[in-house]
Amino acid sequence: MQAMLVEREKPLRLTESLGVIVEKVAANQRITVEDAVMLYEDADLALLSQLANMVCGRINGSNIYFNKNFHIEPTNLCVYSCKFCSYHKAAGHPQSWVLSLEEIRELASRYKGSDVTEAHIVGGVHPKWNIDNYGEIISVVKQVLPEVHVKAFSAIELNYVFRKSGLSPREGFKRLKAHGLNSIPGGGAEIFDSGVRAKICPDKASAEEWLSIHEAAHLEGITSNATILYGHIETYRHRAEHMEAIRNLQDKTHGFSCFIPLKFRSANNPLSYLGEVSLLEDLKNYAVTRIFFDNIDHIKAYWPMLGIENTRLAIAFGADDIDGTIDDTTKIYSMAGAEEQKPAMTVEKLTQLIRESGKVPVERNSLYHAIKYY
Ligand code: V47
Ligand code: SF4
Repeated sequence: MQAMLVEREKPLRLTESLGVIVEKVAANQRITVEDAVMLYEDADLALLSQLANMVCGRINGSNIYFNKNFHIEPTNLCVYSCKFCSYHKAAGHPQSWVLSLEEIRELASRYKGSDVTEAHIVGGVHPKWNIDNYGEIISVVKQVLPEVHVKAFSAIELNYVFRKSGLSPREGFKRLKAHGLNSIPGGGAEIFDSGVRAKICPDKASAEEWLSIHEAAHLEGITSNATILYGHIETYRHRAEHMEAIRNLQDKTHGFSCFIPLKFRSANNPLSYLGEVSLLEDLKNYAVTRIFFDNIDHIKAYWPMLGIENTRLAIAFGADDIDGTIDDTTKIYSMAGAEEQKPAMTVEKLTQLIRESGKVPVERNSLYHAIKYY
C-alpha cells in the first residue's frame, strides 16, 4: 500500500502529506493528532475506508462482534443538566423514573434461564444515592443472574458517588467489586476540551476526573470502554486530542476494551438548533477513529444510535463491533430522536446484517472472547 492510493487531482503538497500518512498506516505505525486532523479535513471516503479496513483486518480479521445483552436504567433523574441530553428529567416530570430494587430484580428476572451474557447498567446521577445504593443495584442483578457480566455505571455516576461517599476511586471500585461489578461502560467522556465542556456540559466531571476514574478501574482489574460525543460544536482537532488522551491512558493501563463514537442526536434537548452531522461525517469519523487507535482492538458502531442501515455502512469504515440484542431496554437514544424507537434485535437479524456486510458474525462475551462463530 503506497501513496498512489491518494487521489491524483489534489494539490501536490497535500497529496504528499496524505501519502506520508498512508505509508505510516501501511507500515503499522502510529499516526499523530496532526495526521488525524489532516485525514478528517482532506482524505476522501474511499481512501479512509481502505485504510480503516486495513487496520481493522489486521486486528480482527473478518470478525464482526456482537453480544447478547440488556440494559437497566435505574433512574433518569440527574444532578447535572448536560445541554445535549434529552434523557434526564426533573423529579415529578411525567417522563421521569426511579426504579426500586424490586423493579430492578423483576427486570433482571426476565433473563433468568436465557443465554444473555451482559447487563449494561447506566442512568442519570440520582441526587440522593450513595455508594450502598449503587452496590445494591449490582447485588440484586448478580443474585438473579450470577453468571451474567455486570458492566455498570459511567465515570460520571461513579465520580459523583465516590466523592459523596468520601472514597477514593480505587476504594470505591473495591467496594463495588465486592458487590459483583465486572467492568464499566464508556459514557460521560463527551469531548475532553475544557472550552467545549464548559459549553455543553458545564457542571459535570472534568476530563481529568473521567480519565482518573477509568485509570483507577483499570488498576483494580476492571476493564472499561471509552466514548466520544461528536457532531455538535467541536472541531476535528478537539476530536483528535480527545482520542489522544484515551490512547495515552491505554498505553499506561491497557484496560480499554473498545472505543465508541457517539453521534450527537438532536431531538428534544437544548442543542437541537445545531441539527445533526451527515452520514458521510459519521463514516469518516469511524474510519479516522479506527486508524488512530493502534492500541484499542475494537471500535463499536452502536446500532440503537446509528440505525440498522447505517450500522451496516459503519462496518465498511472500520467498526468491528455492533453491540448487542438490547431487547428494548434503553431509552437514551429513542428520547434523543434516533430511528430505533424500540431498540431490539434478534441474533438472526444481527448475524444477517453482519453477513450482508461480507463479514463473519461472532458472538462475544464482555471481554471480547469468542463464544460462537455464525
Ligand atoms: O455519556 C447523551 C451520550 C452517553 C446524547 O460502554 C448522547 O458499551 C448522542 O455511554 N446524542 C451514554 N449521545 C451512553 C454510553 C454508551 C452507549 C452504548 C454503549 C456503551 C458501552 C456506552 O450517551 C452519554 C452521552 O455521551 N448521549 N445524550 C444525545 N442527545
Ligand atoms: Fe445527566 Fe448523563 Fe444526561 Fe448529563 S448526559 S444530564 S450526566 S443523564
